[in-house]
Amino acid sequence: MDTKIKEFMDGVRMRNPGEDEFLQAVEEVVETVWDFYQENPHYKKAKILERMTEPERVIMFRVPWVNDSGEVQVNRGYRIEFNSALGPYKGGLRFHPSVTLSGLKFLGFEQIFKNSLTSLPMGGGKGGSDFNPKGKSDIEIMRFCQAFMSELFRHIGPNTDVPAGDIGVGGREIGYLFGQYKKLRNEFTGVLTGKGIEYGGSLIRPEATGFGAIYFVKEMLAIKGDTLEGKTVSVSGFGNVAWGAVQKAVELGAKVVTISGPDGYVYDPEGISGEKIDYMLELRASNMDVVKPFIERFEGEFHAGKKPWEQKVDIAIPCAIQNELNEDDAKKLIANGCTLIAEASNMGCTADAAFLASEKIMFAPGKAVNAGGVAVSGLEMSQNSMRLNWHEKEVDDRLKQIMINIHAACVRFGTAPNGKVDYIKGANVGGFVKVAEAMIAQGVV
Ligand code: 2IT
Repeated sequence: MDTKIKEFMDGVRMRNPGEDEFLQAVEEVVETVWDFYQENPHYKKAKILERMTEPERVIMFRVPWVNDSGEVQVNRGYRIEFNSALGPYKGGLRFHPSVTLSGLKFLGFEQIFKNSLTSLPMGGGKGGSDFNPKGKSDIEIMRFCQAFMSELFRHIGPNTDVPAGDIGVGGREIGYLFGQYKKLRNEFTGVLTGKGIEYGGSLIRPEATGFGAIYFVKEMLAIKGDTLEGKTVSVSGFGNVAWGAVQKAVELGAKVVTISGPDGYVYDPEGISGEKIDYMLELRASNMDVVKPFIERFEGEFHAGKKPWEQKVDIAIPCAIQNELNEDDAKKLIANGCTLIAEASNMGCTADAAFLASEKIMFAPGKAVNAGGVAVSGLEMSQNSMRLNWHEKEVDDRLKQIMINIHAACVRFGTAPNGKVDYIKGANVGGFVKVAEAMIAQGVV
């Protein structure tokens, strides 16, 4: 590593001790934008990278609530308001026992560049809690959401900070959070996205992350003159992102042979389609966080405690959580003939796996591949501002065009002299430029 980059990273490491995931995300961006940064002395003079790696504001709060047995529970809530150069802070809320400050800082940092790539006016933010929805009753989920919003409401607003869903936060949770915000503020506004269609949500928002990921993969294949038709695809996860990705991949002629959960993975050689895709929603709604019931209902093999990356496929799409595909997994996939890995989860690959995949096959990072989710959140904000609802086709067409544009930005900023596209560099530089210019224009704030 360049000694100047190392010096910069040493500073970040010293200010953020032990925050491994945040440091991993920062290092990837800094390494890829460094040359560009050096070529533009006005960025350096304005200390853009130093400022970008420091959140504008971090909010941490106690979330006390009472479970169904009458016992008091205490969780921790967070909102990282990372960067507002391009618009109100925008990004999801994650409810998962693994949630830490470091994890949310990495997600908030990634969100800045992702949101910039969408070309919509959104800054970067992220939040959540270490609350574990697994096994909780619907009433417990509601009580927790109300307790969480009882503090968060004073920090957010439709022109300030607009949260949405992420792992553990779907339509049901957004509904409870919205209800509590409305009660406390006495205001019906577009303060959250991913809302139900009856009260200001957008068509295609639930599908958007997965659909967008497949539109992006379609563009990646197109530059090689290839398509999804007849391709075998491995997907991890079984939640909202996996659900959308499987649907669209199947629609475009691919065969998806895996989904996974914390308990292991399902291998379905016939391909997951039709009612099997609908069943993923039932699995998610059951709050049990397992995929094994899939093979009890349909055919297929269940591999307990394993990850899907050991199967022979053409394309792998991690859709679950960060660092879910490591270097050994990438080696296995490549040895089995896989030619494309696209992260639909945020930072789905470890740094080693992403590096290896970029060198040997086609690889694209989460902040480009999964930007369709937040893009349609941006479109939900537009519709809320206009007090209008667009038809499904209008939203889907806009989503498609946004994904095509993001792919074009990756090609523009990431094409090496030998013609190969470095999607990590392309996405990072493409996302960085607009934020840097906006920050300079707005002065030292
Ligand atoms: O990681 C992500 O981009 C999201 N969880 C969606 C964020 C949003 O505001 O829709």
